[in-house]
Amino acid sequence: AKRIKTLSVARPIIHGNSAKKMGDVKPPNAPVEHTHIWTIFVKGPNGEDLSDIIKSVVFKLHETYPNPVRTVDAPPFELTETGWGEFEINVKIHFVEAAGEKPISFYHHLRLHEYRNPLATNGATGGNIVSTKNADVESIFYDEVVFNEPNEDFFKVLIAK
Ligand code: SLL
Repeated sequence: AKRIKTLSVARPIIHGNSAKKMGDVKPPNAPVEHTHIWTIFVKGPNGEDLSDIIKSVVFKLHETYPNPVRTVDAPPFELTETGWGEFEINVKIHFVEAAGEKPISFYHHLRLHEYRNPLATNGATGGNIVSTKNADVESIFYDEVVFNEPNEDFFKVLIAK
């Protein structure tokens, strides 16, 4: 497809995880040593599902998990699991065919426990980190995907939003 030279289009995305300590109520198949239930997600800054640009998201979990490579090929691009430990999740985003773009890959540190970012002050922007009062934990990062010289069809998709 014909590419539009000298043009870049940036789309905001967020990636992050939420986590909750489980009480006595656990999913039926959760191993006894699992203490937390968590969800990792990729979405738009207002919760949009981004399926106009994303075909699938592959979450590669710690090798202690059975079938650690989890592919989510429909929105919402998120995965919920239980576990006991924090680890780095490899997140690989595959874009829709029309984009003609290579996948992008990055790591998200799964947070289960309340914590503070020593570098952040209140209201800090970029790679910000939030932990809430009710023992729920969230770690959310704002980012953007930049499409350089998008092809004409994909450009129409990008500006349609
Ligand atoms: C740690 N380096 O020691 C980390 C590893 C692994 C987390 C954390 C459950 C896996 C399962 C799970 O939470 N693994 O289903 O057995 O803290």
